[in-house]
Amino acid sequence: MTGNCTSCRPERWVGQSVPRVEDARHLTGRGMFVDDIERPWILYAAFVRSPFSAAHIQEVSVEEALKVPGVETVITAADLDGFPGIKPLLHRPEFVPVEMPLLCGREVRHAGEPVALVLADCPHVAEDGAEAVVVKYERREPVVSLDGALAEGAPRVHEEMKDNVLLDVSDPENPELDKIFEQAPVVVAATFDTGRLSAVPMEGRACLAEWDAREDTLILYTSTQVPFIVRTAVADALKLPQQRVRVIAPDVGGGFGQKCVVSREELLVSIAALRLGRPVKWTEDRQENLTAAFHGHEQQYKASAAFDEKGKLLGLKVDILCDVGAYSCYPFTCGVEPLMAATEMPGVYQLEHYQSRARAVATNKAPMAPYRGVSRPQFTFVMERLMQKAAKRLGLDAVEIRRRNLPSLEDFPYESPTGVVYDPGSYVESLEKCAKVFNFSTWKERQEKARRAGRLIGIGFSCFGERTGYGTRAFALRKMAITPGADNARLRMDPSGNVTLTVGTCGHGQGHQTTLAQIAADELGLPLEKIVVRQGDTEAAPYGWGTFASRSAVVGGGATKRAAALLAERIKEVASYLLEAASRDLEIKEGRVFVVGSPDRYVTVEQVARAVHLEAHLLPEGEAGMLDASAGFDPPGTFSNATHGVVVEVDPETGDVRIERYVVVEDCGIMINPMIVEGQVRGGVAQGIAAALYEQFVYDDEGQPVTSTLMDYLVPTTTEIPPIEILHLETPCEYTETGAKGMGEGGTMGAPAAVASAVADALSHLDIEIDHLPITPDRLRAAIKESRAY
Ligand code: MCN
Repeated sequence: MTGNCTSCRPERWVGQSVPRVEDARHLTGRGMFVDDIERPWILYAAFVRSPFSAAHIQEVSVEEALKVPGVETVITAADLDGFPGIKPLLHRPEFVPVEMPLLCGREVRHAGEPVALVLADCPHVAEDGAEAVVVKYERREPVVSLDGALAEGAPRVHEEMKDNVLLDVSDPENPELDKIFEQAPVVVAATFDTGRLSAVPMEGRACLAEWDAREDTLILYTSTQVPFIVRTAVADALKLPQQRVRVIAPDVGGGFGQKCVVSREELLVSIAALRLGRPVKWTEDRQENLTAAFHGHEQQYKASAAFDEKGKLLGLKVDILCDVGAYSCYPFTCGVEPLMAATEMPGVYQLEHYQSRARAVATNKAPMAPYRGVSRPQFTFVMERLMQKAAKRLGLDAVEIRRRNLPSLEDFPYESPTGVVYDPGSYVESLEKCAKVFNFSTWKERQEKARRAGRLIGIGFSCFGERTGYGTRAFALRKMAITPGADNARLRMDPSGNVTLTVGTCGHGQGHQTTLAQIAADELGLPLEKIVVRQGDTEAAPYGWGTFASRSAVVGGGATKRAAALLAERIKEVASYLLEAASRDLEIKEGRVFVVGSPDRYVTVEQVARAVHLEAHLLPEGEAGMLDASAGFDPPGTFSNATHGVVVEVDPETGDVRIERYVVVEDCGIMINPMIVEGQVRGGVAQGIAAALYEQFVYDDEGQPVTSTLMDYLVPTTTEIPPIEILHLETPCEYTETGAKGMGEGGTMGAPAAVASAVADALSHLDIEIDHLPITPDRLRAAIKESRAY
């Protein structure tokens, strides 16, 4: 780590493991989250939520609730005439739009849906009021599984639909592919399932809305990843011009995709504040977050792959089903998982022939949002398992079969059969480096020796590319009603020579106040402490799409670098008058503007700032005023890559899986801050291990959530997550301003596949296949018991 003092200041800030400026406030409890904000005369909101997964509402009676002392009012669907629900759109004929009502009026489609909103002068009283609301339900038969939803004559989640399929996209029939499958020496096929997950951000969802009479503006503080998108949705719902809505994301305690969509609670709290003329705050509890917030990743893949006798992948066919719950999320829609899976499924393995069908299937469960990785943890798991099955059939080892299918440097740019273009990456190198760490050439002997001693150890690898920094052109292919991708940055220098950088991205744990400042400091030739990064306020920041899809380093960082370059030019222009030198002959270093080659001829950046703002008479007319520059960036997208390797031991008696060693070799191009990159990898791997071994959101046959507390939904702790060793490769990206590629989801993407492969390797002599996630002890114990050889 390089310190911040002048004596040990680095040449460049990018590439340094600068400690995160965010940490001091967070570690000392001085962060400012929505729930920390109080207002005089505030009302607290509590929701009445349906206990049933599918029901007609016959009556909602609020009389008793209104008698609870302290309850101000109760809002039901009947009070929301004129406020339509949330109806996200894809401009695709295969997409069926459905509306998510703000409050259920007639139908309930999942347990936890809001039916009424109680407002009271204390949060506990609001909860008492919610308990006093009486709702009469007539229960309906719910749809709780993919098979159940697709069965002939299945009940429909949305009665107006002909069935439960909300999106169905498929490639045309491919006779050539059929021929390949007929003739291939090796075909492997299986059905793979992955469990439903909750993102479990440390801070649940929360929002506070108030009407600012002085500004004639609604202010909504909300724990979100996408303040500008929330502004659009709130303004539309309230029929206000967008300039009359200000959305502020204060500190946000994690989101992992759950907060990159608009929630109905945000709209309802805004409506209540506007109606009542009082500030209104809602903070969800953990049970509400687990049951009523967005989920993800419940998917099924029927996949088959054809290989030649050398282990080269010839063709791939897949039928993908995503259980998307009851509704579509705004703005991404329920198409986000199936479309990602269908387009990127072949992953990094080179392939010419591919055919997919992908469906979003509605069930009576909480809706899904783009949870970290969005289908990529799932299809990486599927691809790696197919590779492993083929390797077993062909007698190849885990590294060799991958080496034979990964693109080498000369194969780039590599275009996948779905038209996705991969920029250069270190796919083979990362695999070999990872294998070397494990001394893989001796693995079989070690495994045999352990087996002879009664121990079941296994090794697993996963290789993947992580598409990041998607620009508008990449997103446009999804055909969403509004298209994400570009972002903006603005830098302003104040009279004392300090810089405020405002960005449209909205970090919520990723350390952007540090990394974006590093980029700006280098471009401006300023010490890091001179740059302050502000984000998350639609009034202060330039327009932007927020933080999701591992876009901020590439898109926000690119916009920052461009805007900083413009500001640097402006500083040099002003300095050129003060120094009586041409601005092209000037350079900025360590806070001074020098005449190149004359170290004694300089002015400080502070002098420039002072001249512009406070002593403009020193400058020619027209130079007074602001040192202010803005820029945007809309890149084509870039792939980072990684190989994960893991050694596990399976206890045959208990079915427990213990991770012995976990290694990540990652390549995200130029690292802006290696320490932050490593933190992101570690957090991501922990979530991926959780998906492989521990977490699953379970509903019973009635659609009742049975994992609605953290006693049942097993988020692993440091006891279960091993130390994660991280090695780096750096293939700079040509398309991004900084050479960086994003990487915020990679850890989550690689871990389930690597862990599953390792468990399958540990049990390979027992012919046990690991095709379902999570790999729970009961499943594993049962499989071992049933296996022939043990
Ligand atoms: N970085 C870097 N060098 C690179 C690439 C990235 O130093 N070559 C740094 C970036 O500057 C940034 C961080 O690593 O500080 C992550 O960058 P990036 O990959 O651009 O991802 P985003 O910042 O856009 O974050 C989104 C990503 C996603 S999609 C999810 S989901 C996720 C994640 O980040 N949710 C998180 N990481 C999370 N981390 C926390 N603590 N909380 C969440 O909710």
